[in-house]
Amino acid sequence: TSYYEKYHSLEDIYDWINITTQDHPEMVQLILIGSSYEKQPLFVLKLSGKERHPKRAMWIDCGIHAREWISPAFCLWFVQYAISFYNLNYDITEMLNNMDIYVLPVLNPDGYKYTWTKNRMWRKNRSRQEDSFCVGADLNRNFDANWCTEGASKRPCDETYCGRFPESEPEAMAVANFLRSHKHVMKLYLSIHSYSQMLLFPYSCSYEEATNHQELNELAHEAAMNIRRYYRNLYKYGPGAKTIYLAPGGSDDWAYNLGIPYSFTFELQDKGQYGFLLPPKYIAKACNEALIAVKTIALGVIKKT
Ligand code: 0X9
Ligand code: ZN
Repeated sequence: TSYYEKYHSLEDIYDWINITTQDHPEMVQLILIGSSYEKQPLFVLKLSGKERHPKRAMWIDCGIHAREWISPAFCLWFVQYAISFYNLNYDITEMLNNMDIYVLPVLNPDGYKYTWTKNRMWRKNRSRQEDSFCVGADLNRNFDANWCTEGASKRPCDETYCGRFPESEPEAMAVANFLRSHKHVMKLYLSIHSYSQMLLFPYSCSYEEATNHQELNELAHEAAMNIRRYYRNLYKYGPGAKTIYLAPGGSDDWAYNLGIPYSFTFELQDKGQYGFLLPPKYIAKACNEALIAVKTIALGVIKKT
């Protein structure tokens, strides 16, 4: 089995980032967008094809929740696929010729490292609070979208602790700053999680309907149809609040409110048999079906914008 059909430690992923950018300078550019609470670098890979104007861009982040190992595995898979199949596969070529693709492979490096060394089921980052012995905030509750209302917790010991204030966590702030400074080109935001096989879109922070709900729903429907058709697997889709639960402070809702008109959270395999502990032999299928969903949505967005 290949490198991409295994899970990798944080150190290995940093090595991979270095090698991948060095080996493909014509397509990949390395951008440092900030650092984590424990001072790990937050690297974004910018993928681009041949220049074509006007430039648009899309964003994919992985590993916001530490224990969801299939998520960073997908970001690596995606980058490798883009590099290998540019000018060979129509969809990825079309994507790269029309959009710069920014990929953040590990949004929560401290938490990810902790799941490899101390506690496999860790979810949050590793920031410390002055007034509590408990560690970490849920980075997907730390964005400024109905921050810390119902569906998040003010208690530092809880799994969905929202942090001291919106963007109190350096990882969330780095992502928010980068997206703010690129908001005029950014047309599509994707955040990769696991598990439960769902394609979610705004809103999760309230039961309100997104202004372009119908478009978002159609894109998600098309993506789910392609997964079913090509991989015989079922993905649910819909607005987060109605499809799973109210969960304020998420990156997808925040990015959408910033003005990025197409925003999705993917929950990859499985449906609970292994949960976060998805065995490596399932990585290929999980990533391929997610890839077809990314392609479907990105090509749809290119057509619309
Ligand atoms: O609760 C979450 O943050 C995500 N589910 S997970 O099991 N991976 O933790 C869902 C996120 C959906 N989007 C927002 N809540 N904004
Ligand atoms: Zn998650």
